[in-house]
Amino acid sequence: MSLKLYGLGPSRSFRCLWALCEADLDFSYEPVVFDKDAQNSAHSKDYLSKNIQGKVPTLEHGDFILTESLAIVNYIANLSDKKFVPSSAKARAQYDELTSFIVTELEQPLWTNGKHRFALPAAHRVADILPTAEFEFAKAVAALDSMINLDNVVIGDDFTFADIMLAQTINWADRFEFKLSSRHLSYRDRMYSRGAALKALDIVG
Ligand SMILES: N[C@@H](CCC(=O)N[C@@H](CS)C(=O)NCC(=O)O)C(=O)O
Repeated sequence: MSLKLYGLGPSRSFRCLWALCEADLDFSYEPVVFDKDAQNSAHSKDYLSKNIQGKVPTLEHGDFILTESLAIVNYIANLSDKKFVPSSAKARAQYDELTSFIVTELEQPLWTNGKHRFALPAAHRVADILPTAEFEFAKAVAALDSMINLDNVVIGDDFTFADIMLAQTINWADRFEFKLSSRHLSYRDRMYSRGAALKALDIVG
C-alpha cells in the first residue's frame, strides 16, 4: 500500500515528512498550496474530500486517510520497525504528556499569531491579540523549560518523535520571531542536522 503525504514547506506537515524520512519508508510527497486557483490547491474538491478543512498535513495510506500532524507522526512510528515512540508505560505517558503540551500549549500562541497575521480572512484578524500570543508563548516556554532538559533528547536516552514535534515547533517560533534562548535554538539545530531532517528539508526545497 502506498503512502502519500500532502504538505507545504516548513508548516506542521514538515513533522510528518521528517517522520517518514526517519522511518525510511517508501512514500511520495505532494506539495499543496492555499491559493484557491492553483491546480494543487488545498481548496480543490479533490483535496477537500481528503481533508475537509483544506489544511495540511494529510496522509493517504491506500484508502486510509489521516489528518492531524501528531496522529500522523504516531501512525508512521507504528508502521516502522524502529522505535520512535517509547513502549514502557511511564515513558509512553511522558511522550504523550509532552506531545500534548506541544500541540495544546506551546504551538497555540504561534498559530494565534499566524491566524491573526495572515491565515484568517482579513475581516476576522485582530491585531490586538498579537502581544497576548507573545505573553502566552513565554509562559508555555517557561513551563517547557521546567519539564525537560534540552541537552540531549527530550524523552529517555534515545531520539523519539517527540523530538520532531518539539524541534519543528521551536523552529516555527524562530521563523515567527518569538523569543527563544540559545538552548532552544541549539537543540533545534542539533535535531535539524539529523540525516532524516536534512533529507526532509531537501524535499521541501
Ligand atoms: N492541528 C492540525 C493543524 C493543521 C493546520 O492548521 N495546518 C495549517 C498549516 S501549519 C494549515 O493548513 N492552515 C491553512 C488554514 O488554516 O486554512 C495539525 O496539527 O495537523
